[in-house]
Amino acid sequence: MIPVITALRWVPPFAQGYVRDHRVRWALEETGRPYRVELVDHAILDSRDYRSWQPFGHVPAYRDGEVELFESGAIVLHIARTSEMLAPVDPAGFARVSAWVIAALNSVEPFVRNVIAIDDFHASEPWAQSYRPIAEAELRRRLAALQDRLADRDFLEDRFSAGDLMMSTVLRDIEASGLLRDYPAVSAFLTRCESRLAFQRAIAAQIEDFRNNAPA
Ligand SMILES: N[C@@H](CCC(=O)N[C@@H](CS)C(=O)NCC(=O)O)C(=O)O
Repeated sequence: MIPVITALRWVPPFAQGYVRDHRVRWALEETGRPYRVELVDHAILDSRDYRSWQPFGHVPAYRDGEVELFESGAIVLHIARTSEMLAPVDPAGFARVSAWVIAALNSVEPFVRNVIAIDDFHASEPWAQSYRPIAEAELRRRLAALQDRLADRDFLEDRFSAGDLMMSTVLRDIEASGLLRDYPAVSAFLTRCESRLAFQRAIAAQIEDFRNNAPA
């Protein structure tokens, strides 16, 4: 069975290219496998049927002949388990890749989201001015750790993997903030990941779906 993923039918331009089904499209593009996209409207996300597939009413959800899954991290790890393009097959190597996927989602993404939430959604609220420097300092500690890790290597381990895929999708969200300028190895890593053909194909596919479904 060709893998099926869910994606939103349309989002406003600022979010296009950033919706999290991109992570799964990218993983599948790296493996060279075909996949089918099931476009969903926001209204569907709350339906009982959809929630039995994705309990939080988010995209992406995923199914193939073997599993039915939600959470981009779990989906990408599942795909990685079946393709050497995304992770080594040996258990120790795969475990290291899993650690980086979880680090991206648990040790870095929450701090990225805090800064974005303030800048994009709460900038004018009274508490934002005092909390912004704290949120930025917390994020900078994570970026400094990544800078150390990447100072003398191209990828988080000794080759591109699902860990790099996930970490770079997290870091993309703060690309526009200018913060990465202080972390040249992290910035170069992001450019390296974004220059992969599979990354670009996945972005193009997501944007093409939005273009085809733009509201009249
Ligand atoms: N932790 C989830 C997050 C998924 C998520 O936040 N998806 C957003 C799009 S980026 C969504 O479906 N939003 C729809 C909504 O909240 O209405 C994952 O990584 O899969």
